[in-house]
This record gives sequence, C-alpha cells and structure tokens, in this order.
Amino acid sequence: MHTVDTSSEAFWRAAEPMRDAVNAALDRYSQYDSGCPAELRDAIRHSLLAPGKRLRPLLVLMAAEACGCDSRRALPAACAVEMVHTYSLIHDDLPAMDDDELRRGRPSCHAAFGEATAILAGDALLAQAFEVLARETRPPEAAAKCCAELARAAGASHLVGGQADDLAAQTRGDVNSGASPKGGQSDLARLESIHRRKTGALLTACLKLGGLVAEADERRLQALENYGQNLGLAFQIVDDLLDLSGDVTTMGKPTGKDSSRGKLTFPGVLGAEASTERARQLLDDACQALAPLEPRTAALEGLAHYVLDRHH
Ligand code: GRG
Repeated sequence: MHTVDTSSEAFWRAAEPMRDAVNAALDRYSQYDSGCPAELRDAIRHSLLAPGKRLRPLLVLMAAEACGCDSRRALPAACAVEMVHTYSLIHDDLPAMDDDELRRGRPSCHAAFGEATAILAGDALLAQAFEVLARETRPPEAAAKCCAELARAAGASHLVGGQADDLAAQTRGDVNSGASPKGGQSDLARLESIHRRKTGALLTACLKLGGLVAEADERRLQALENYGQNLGLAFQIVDDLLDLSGDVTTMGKPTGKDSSRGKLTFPGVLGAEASTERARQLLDDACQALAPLEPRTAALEGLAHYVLDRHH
C-alpha cells in the first residue's frame, strides 16, 4: 500500500524549494528605489532576510496547493504575511515592549540600527505587505479579500489587541496564579484569548489567504480556518515549552525570559506535561479538520507534526 510520509523531517525536506522561493522573492521585494534611505533599507533587510523558519509563508503556499492551486500564484501573499510577521517581531523587540537584543540569531533591529529606524522599518514592512498583496494577487477580487483578511488579523482585535493585553497582563503581574480574578476569566481562558489573537490570528489568516488565492469554496475555507485555529494555539504552547527548555543558540533569541518575568504561560498554568498533551491534542484536531481538503492534505499534516517536534 502506498502511504504518504507526513513526518516532520519529510515536511521540512519537501518545504525547502518553497522556502527558497520565498527567500528569493523577499530579497527582490526589499530592493528599494532611491526614495528609501540606505539605513532604512539595510534595517529592513537585516530583519526580513534573517533566517526565520518561514512558517507563515509555507502555510499560505501549502493551503493554496491543498485547494488545488499552483503555489506560485500565492507567492506575493506568502511574502506579504512574512512582512507583517517581521514588522511585529521588530516592534515586539523594542525597549517599550519586550526589550530583546537578539532575534533570529542576530542583534534585533533596534540593537543594530537604533530605535527610530527600527520603528520605521516595521512601519514600512506593514505598508509594503498590503502593496504587494493588492498589486500582485490575481484576480483583483481575491486580492481585495486577502487584504481585508490580513488587515483584520493584524488589527486592533487580533495581533495588536493580543499584544496589548499581553503587555497589560505583564504590567499588572498576572502570573500563573491559578486564581480566577473576581468576575474574571481563569488564567487558562485569558492565556488562550491572548494567544488566539496575538499568534493564532495571523497563522489562521495565512491559511485563509492561500485558500482565497485558490478561490476555494466556503467549505474548504472553513476547513483551513479550523486547522489554523488549532495549529495556532498548539504553536504557542510549544513556543512556551521551548522558552523553558530551549537554549539561546538553537532558538536565536533569549530563552527563559517568560518565567523570569513572571509571564502567564501554558506550562506555568497547566504544567509541562499537560501542556505537551494539550498541544498534541490540538494538532490531532488540526489534522482532523483537513478532511474536506482530501486528498491533498499531506503537506499541512507534515507541518502540524513539525510544529509539535520543532526545536526552535
Ligand atoms: C508588536 C503588534 C505587535 C505584535 C507582536 C509576534 C508578536 C506580537 C510577538 C512575538 C513574541 C513571541 C515570542 C510570540 C510567540 C509566537 C511567535 C510569534 C514566535 C515567533 O514566530 P516564529 O517562531 O519566528 O515563527 P521566526 O523567526 O521563525 O519567523
């Protein structure tokens, strides 16, 4: 019987040509004309071309393929989400937010170029994402839907709102207390709400963008959304576990910061073992949700296995 290899290693090997195509396109997109000052261009390229996993672009391309579309049609959308993601990392690292000096194994943008240039590099990437998406996605109706979906995921009720609540929780010192503030949500519900917005919304939007470029029907778009929501939460749980167990060289960023800052985390609320089990269950649910996309689900299943097994 022929079986499809959906292991994490098979996924990573199969994804290499897609990652190469994304990296080459990001390189092209960040060659600006003379209107862009050299320092700003260098700051953008420093962060955008740094060795990230390119998980979000892969989600876009693999979702498009799962809906029967040539993934090359989704390359502008894949690059647009990586631009939004990189903007969010640059701003997240700023002293006013997480204050991190290392990102993707390199000095963070403000550490290398100063705060003002880092803020502007993030702003420029956010704007460029929508330019690329609007100009280069075909047909125009799909481009408009993609712009609306990405703007929603990056906006006040999702990425930015989740970040704002996460920062507010840190300022208040809401720390894995297990207690439920009077009339409020439990730690777990608050944690899930923050991460569904801060991490999950953009990951889910990647899948929707792939489906929209492929002009998929409602049933397939819904399947992609269900997969994305489960994957997004699992991704964050694994991120919290890696912050506990990973080292700075593998992760390319400081580790152990969450617990030393007393941040609300999944292992802090549930314990490491139950967190791992929860991530496994979410990823099983994610794979189950792919049924309407049969028989083209192997790549997205492999990606789910990769998220669980990843070491950085
Ligand atoms: C500043 C509006 C604004 C939002 C920031 C992205 C984010 C919100 C914060 C980053 C902090 C963080 C560690 C979040 C956990 C999940 C996450 C987004 C990790 C980084 O994504 P990866 O692991 O990174 O895909 P690479 O570098 O591989 O792309």
